[in-house]
Amino acid sequence: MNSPELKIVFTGPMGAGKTTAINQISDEPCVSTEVANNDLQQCQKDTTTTGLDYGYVNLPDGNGVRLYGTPGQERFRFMWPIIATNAAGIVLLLNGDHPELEDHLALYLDAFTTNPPLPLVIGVGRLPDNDFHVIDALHQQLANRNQPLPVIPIDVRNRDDVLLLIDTLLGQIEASNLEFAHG
Ligand SMILES: Nc1nc2c(ncn2[C@@H]2O[C@H](COP(=O)(O)OP(=O)(O)OP(=O)(O)O)[C@@H](O)[C@H]2O)c(=O)[nH]1
Ligand SMILES: [Mg+2]
Repeated sequence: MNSPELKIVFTGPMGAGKTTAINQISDEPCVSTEVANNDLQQCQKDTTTTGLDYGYVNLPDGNGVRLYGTPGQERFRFMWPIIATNAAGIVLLLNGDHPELEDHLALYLDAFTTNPPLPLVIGVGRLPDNDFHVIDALHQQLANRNQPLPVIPIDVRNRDDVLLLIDTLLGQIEASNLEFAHG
């Protein structure tokens, strides 16, 4: 019998690359709700997501994963819990060069941490050259929150990087299922 399809949600601030990441790995044409970006102060790019992103990827093991992306603009925050309903795990994408990186991490972890916690991996893009400082600082912030989650430097424009995030998250999902089954 085939395993049920998993739902994975990509979230994170504007311009972190949720739409790009889903488009990189989806095997089907993505559902897109892009409009012209009028908030160039937040992020210099042409379009922004106003509803959600949707894509679908077939994994080598034969399982399929439904990929959802949240809108990044804070005014669409009401969409986050709607999109996250029944998710098996979360990919949190962050902009490594953003001055409010720490606030972004706290904001999204506060919003997406459930009890029991959902598997969650963090992908950090746009890293400056001394990226290890940025990653170290995030690890420290996570340790202070008692949430030792995986933090992976990535470029969302690179399909293999996005697949690495998915693989890492699937490993976490599997581990948490085993823990649930065996206590
Ligand atoms: N120059 C550069 N561009 C990047 C890098 N990583 C991502 N991008 C670009 O950043 C943009 C990300 O845009 P989106 O994928 O629309 O981001 P999003 O998270 O969906 O944004 P919202 O829907 O507005 O919340 C794309 O144009 C990417 O090509 C990077 O490391 N360097
Ligand atoms: Mg988007």
